[in-house]
Amino acid sequence: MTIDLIASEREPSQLIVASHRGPFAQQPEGGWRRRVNGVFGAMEPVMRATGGTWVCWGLREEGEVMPERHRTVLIEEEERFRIHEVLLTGEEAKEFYEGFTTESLWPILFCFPSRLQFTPGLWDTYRMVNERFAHAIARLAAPRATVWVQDFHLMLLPGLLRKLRPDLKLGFFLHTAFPPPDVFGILPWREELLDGVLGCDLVGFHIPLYATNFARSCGRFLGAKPHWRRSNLESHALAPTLVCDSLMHGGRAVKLLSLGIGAAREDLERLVDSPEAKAYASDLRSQMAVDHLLLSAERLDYVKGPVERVKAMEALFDRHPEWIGRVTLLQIAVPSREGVPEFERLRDQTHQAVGEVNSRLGTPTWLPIINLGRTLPLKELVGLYLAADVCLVTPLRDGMNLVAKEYALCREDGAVVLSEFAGAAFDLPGAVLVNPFSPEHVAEGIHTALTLPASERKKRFRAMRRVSRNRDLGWWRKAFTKELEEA
Ligand code: GDG
Repeated sequence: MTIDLIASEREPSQLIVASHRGPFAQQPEGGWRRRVNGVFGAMEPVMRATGGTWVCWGLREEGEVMPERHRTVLIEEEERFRIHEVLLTGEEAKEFYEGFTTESLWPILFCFPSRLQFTPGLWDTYRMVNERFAHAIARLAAPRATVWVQDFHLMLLPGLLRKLRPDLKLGFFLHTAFPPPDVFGILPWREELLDGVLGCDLVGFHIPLYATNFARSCGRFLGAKPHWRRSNLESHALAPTLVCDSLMHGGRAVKLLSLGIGAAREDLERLVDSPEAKAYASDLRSQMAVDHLLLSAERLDYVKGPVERVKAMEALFDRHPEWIGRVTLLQIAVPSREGVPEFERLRDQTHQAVGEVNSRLGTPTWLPIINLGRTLPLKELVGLYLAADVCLVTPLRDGMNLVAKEYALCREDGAVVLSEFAGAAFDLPGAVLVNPFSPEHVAEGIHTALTLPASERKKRFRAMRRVSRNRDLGWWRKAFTKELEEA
């Protein structure tokens, strides 16, 4: 797909999507590439389908005098949507992204308080960036336009916008998990953050547990009044007994919605049907002389548990030596937050763990784990989905996890070993659920997936595939926007 961005005059927009970054990055050699990330990957097809303006931040180039940049996105030379960038200096961007959102918000939202860091002054940058987004959107939005804010980088934005433009319809979707109040309450800015999100008419989460945790925090820290009802959900590590569909705050009702995001079915199916993806898969399988290929694909991030997964593979070979020489894990670790020391350490720890297992168990003709630390073109990733017998999705915690859904959507048969702490475990029936904190537990899950009788495996996979196809990205977008219209 050819992508181009051309400078254009700004025009009032009826639909605005705001996320901290845009979907495309300029390549040093010229041209544009897609950023690899669940949120941008999901919102770009949404914008292609709906049009409108995507507001994000961009880097202010040397000598650039305008505070914002407005462009039209051409895909295959056709105008699809607009991108409006709020320009930040390198220092502001670093404080906002690598600083506050990465070191303070990310670990709390995923329940890793021991990784939390506070650097003085960064909260002010976070607020300043949210304010700049609010002023930009207040100028761009047509009367009574809809604004759909994405994710935790912009939690203050809805509250700020409601003050500037009370006529707007405001929705927010959180792509991460949301922790219980005892963990969220660690943040010294908890009240302002929650109050900011409650500026919306509708707040969406992947699964009911996150909505419940959010409502409990709003009740505890803001005195908001959630309407609780019994959930009647089946017992599950991610199923709350009480759920909340709306709450009262500051004299207004705010609707809460649980709506698990789905995979970009049309784009994936086009690739699955392409001769290239099929040829890639069959070449790979004939070159890799193993009975079973396992696959994991993710951004390199401690929440995804890359080192824990390597330990689980080692436990598999120790507990079930019959798999030695017959099973290989291909682990794709897309670079993420490059330059942040904690993430660079994680990359080194992952390489070291893979090296130890490979040097202990590998042979001149077989490696237990192949680790690729780079981004593959999407058609190759789809080729890998087609080639892999089992997809390993074992994050320590994850908002949803699209890889599990993409794998299920691309194939007719296979197996998914899935962390019980990924939102996908709530959505996807048929996966082999495991506790990712326990290498032995994951190892047994992999063994189970590899030895499922064919009829049982097919039955499980059919259930998974049905959900992934029916509740795809288009379904998610339509369901969210319908709820927002009615809010
Ligand atoms: C957040 C939440 C939530 C992966 N490797 C390659 C590649 N990918 C693509 C996959 C998938 C996406 O990246 C990753 O999806 P995740 O769901 O793991 O997303 P996160 O980036 O963690 O983002 C997450 C998501 O938002 C959506 O709400 O599910 O819980 O953390 O689409 O296909 N794509 C390419 N090459 C790769 O090597 N091209």
